[in-house]
Amino acid sequence: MISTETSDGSSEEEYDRRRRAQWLAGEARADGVARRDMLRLLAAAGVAAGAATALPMTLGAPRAQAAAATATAAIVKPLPEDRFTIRGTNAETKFDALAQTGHLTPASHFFVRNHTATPRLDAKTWTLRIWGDGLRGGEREFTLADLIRLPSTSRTAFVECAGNGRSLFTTQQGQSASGTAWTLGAIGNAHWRGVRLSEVLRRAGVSRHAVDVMPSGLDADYVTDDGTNLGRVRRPLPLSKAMDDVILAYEMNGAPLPADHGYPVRVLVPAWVGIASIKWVGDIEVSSKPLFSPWNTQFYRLFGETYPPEGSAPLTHQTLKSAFELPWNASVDAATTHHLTGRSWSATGAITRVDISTDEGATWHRARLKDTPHRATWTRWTTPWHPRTPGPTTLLARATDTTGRTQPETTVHNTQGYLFDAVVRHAVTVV
Ligand SMILES: Nc1nc2c(c(=O)[nH]1)N[C@H]1C(S)=C(S)[C@@H](COP(=O)(O)O)O[C@H]1N2
Ligand SMILES: [Mo]
Repeated sequence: MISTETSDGSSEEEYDRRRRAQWLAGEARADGVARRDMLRLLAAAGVAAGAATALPMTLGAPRAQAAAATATAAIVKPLPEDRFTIRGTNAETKFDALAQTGHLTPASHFFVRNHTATPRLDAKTWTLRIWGDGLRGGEREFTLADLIRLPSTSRTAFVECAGNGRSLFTTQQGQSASGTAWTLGAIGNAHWRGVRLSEVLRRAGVSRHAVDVMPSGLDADYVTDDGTNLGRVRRPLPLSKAMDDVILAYEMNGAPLPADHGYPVRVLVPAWVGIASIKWVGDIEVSSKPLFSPWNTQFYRLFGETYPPEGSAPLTHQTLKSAFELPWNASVDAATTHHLTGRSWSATGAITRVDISTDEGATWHRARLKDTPHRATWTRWTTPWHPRTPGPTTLLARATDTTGRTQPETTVHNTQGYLFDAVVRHAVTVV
């Protein structure tokens, strides 16, 4: 039944190639995906030009007016200035505000990424519809009470936007990148409880022909800045991943999910790009044909000079990063000992060491790790610093994980600024 393996990027590439070939043969669906995006993907398969006229037509979704919403209208919870930076319909956590929090990020401090706005849903009438030709029987509906009655599972994991750190492509590497100009605060780490997606799919009667699973959000259709309606926020997951460690979460840090984080139920795909963790999930299509959506074609692939024209395979795992719990351009007193704190995290392994430099990279020393490191969650660290010379300087933190990977000096550019993993040059002034 499980025919694909996606625990690493290369097999996702193979799977993606197969998806594209099937689309060409009329055996895959791409509702709401722009025709030019499909053509670009197919050009990579080397067959698009001749086949173009025979391609199954994708109906472009009707154009609509892009809503100029801002976070104050799009987000329900309070967004105090000392904790959040507003970026359009999104709120970025200030990393220095995390110093007041423990290993888990309280909802009061957790970043919010909303394509449109938080919908107000009623858990009493909410249902999850599982449908599609990848089921043995007909569609099935689950109420929240149904899900809560099933065996539960829980896990600590971060949710991090693929574009976290995007602005550093510009400030540190002099490159442009489209999308929300996050610094490093598009991440939060929580304890999630829910039911395994595999459990629900089995009960819904997933067939041996199923290949893709596509959860879709109950928030409004997403309309791009140029007025194109891309439909509901949704992104296909290969069945192999859906049957692995994905959770339908109804609790965050021991309480019902807050409205902004997906109430009453969100998908939680540990360690993967945040977009995989669909909030306010209302239905899940189980398909015997590969699926495409704008979120695995025009977004969430790597495009740019060093990538093929159709982009990389769809992004899966997040990467490796570190951040100081200090404001940007913080003033620090000279001639006293500071206990610098920060966090490092990796999607593919546990953090094994974090090296700190307070002299712009000339010398490095190891920070003390304050948590037992695990994959897909962060590890807090601390290091003493006794600055002597007043003036501007730069702090560096460089993490290494159990796969042997260390944060590089620069990140290879991609036009949408995903997966920044380079060592961040954190500016401070010693006064
Ligand atoms: N329905 C829906 N799900 C969504 C989104 C959205 O706008 N709508 N944004 C995605 C993105 S891009 C990210 S990074 C995460 C953010 O989760 P959070 O807002 O709980 O921090 O949710 C994902 N799930
Ligand atoms: Mo995201």
